[in-house]
Amino acid sequence: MMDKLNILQGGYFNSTLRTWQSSGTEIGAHNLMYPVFIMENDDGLEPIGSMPGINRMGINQLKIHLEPLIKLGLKSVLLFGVLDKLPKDEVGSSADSDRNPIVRCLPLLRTWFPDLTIACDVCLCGYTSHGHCGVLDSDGTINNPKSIKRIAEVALKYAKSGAHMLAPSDMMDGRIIAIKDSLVEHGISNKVAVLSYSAKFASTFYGPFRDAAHSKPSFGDRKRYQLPSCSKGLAHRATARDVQNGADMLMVKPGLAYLDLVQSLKTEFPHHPMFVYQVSGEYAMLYHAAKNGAFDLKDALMEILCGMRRAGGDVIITYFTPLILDWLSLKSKY
Ligand code: PB1
Repeated sequence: MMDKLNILQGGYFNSTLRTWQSSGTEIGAHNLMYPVFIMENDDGLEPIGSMPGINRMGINQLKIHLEPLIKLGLKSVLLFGVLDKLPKDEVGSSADSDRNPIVRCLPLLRTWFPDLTIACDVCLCGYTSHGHCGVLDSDGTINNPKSIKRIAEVALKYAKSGAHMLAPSDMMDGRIIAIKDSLVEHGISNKVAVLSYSAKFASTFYGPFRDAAHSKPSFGDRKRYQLPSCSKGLAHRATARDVQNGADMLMVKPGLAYLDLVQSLKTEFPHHPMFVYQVSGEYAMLYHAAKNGAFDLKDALMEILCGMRRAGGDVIITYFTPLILDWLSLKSKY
């Protein structure tokens, strides 16, 4: 007689049993954050070659794009500004200009979509002439004090313009406490959350984004301030520092190649919501593989999202959000 412990298939022979075996990996609208690219021309709509199906949008086009997604249950967006006329300079002055598309769209989005949680990426790379995420010294290296001062200024501007959440992707040492100190100093620390890109790696998978946001470094790379892609200890030390400095929520970025760190960081910091960023290269990889018949996009994407949730991800930042909301809506109908 077979040992009863070896008989497993009686526990998952139908979809309900399989769902019960998969608890904690559910995907709902509240587990998704939708990154969007906002351009200066309010009526602009520009397809992004490196990210098929994704557009840079002006504010008016963004409203049209978001309305049906809100009806499908969209809960949050992550805003990225893209310049085409405003100047880029050494310190990224246009990042917090009153003419910046993010600064202009925040009050409108708050009015149009009062229940939408609006996060803003905070960085300088899309606004600096050199394309790096901080302010540089004359030798081309990062000036940390000037960088975190600038990042805190930009964060404050977005907070005052209506952002619910600030997401500094610059990776400068000390930027979280600089932002939190500024929010406290201006009496709004209870009105804005800080989502730290706490474990963000120097990844190959950002290429399509840099095309989308016109944010490629003009020289060198970001390996001096984004974490080494094969490191682990630094991810834990950077995350512990950001927790200590007041980050409300944490992130691992990119996602798929770093799920081990999602798990180990969620284990070490169980009380902080953990975001996983499915970055542009992961989007493009899945899109093109499915388009070329390697697998069904929905099956592959849902399997990956399930893995991200199983590893400990509470919220997944993904460009596939509209597609997923569509699928969730259809699923709820049957
Ligand atoms: O989807 C993506 O690839 C995201 C890229 C990410 C946006 N936060 C950055 C990575 C990079 O270009 O180095 C931008 C850094 N501020």
